[in-house]
Amino acid sequence: MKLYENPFSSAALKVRAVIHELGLPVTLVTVDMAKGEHKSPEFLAKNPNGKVPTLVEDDGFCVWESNAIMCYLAAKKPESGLLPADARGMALVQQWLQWQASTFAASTGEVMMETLYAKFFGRAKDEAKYAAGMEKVRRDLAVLEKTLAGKEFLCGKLTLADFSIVSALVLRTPMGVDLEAFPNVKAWVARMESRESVRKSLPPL
Ligand SMILES: N[C@@H](CCC(=O)N[C@@H](CS)C(=O)NCC(=O)O)C(=O)O
Repeated sequence: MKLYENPFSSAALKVRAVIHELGLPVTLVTVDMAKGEHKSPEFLAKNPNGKVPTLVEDDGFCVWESNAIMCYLAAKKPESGLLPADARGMALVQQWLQWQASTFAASTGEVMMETLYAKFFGRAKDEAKYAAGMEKVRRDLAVLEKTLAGKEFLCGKLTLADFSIVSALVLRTPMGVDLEAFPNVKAWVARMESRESVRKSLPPL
């Protein structure tokens, strides 16, 4: 099994962390995005979106979208509990995975665009867009703060939801995201970042 990914992709980070957490034999293949490898015909045959991460099984089965890849991997080890099988447990994990994809990826993405990516593309930060993005990030952090009151993990026990959502916060310092006003989130991020699986997945900054 191979994961086509990039060390700086937050979508790939969460999948790498779950691979380490589950101890699965997956070969990591770095896609050189600066060279446009993700838009090559070979790569587009695996994922027509031309995006990382993309998982490819030895028999050619492909799956893309980081949250779907994580579910596929966790289903291989149901005893891990990362993707509960009972209806309510499964629904709550899906709730957070979909919130991540529809809401938190968008707000944190706006802030990343005006900080890390603006720098990467050699353009100035658009302060108005940055402020608008930060307002949405703070709105989302307030949701996480409330949820994490009295809880170690988003769904009570460690699940895919935690890996999916924390991945957007590992670059919070260069993004200028301050967690001081969100003590439950701050403690949860520290808890997640103390896991070997997450530490081994951090970008080489
Ligand atoms: N929703 C997708 C997002 C994947 C994504 O946007 N990946 C970025 C890297 S973080 C990418 O490959 N961008 C290249 C492009 O959009 O051309 C997921 O969670 O897998």
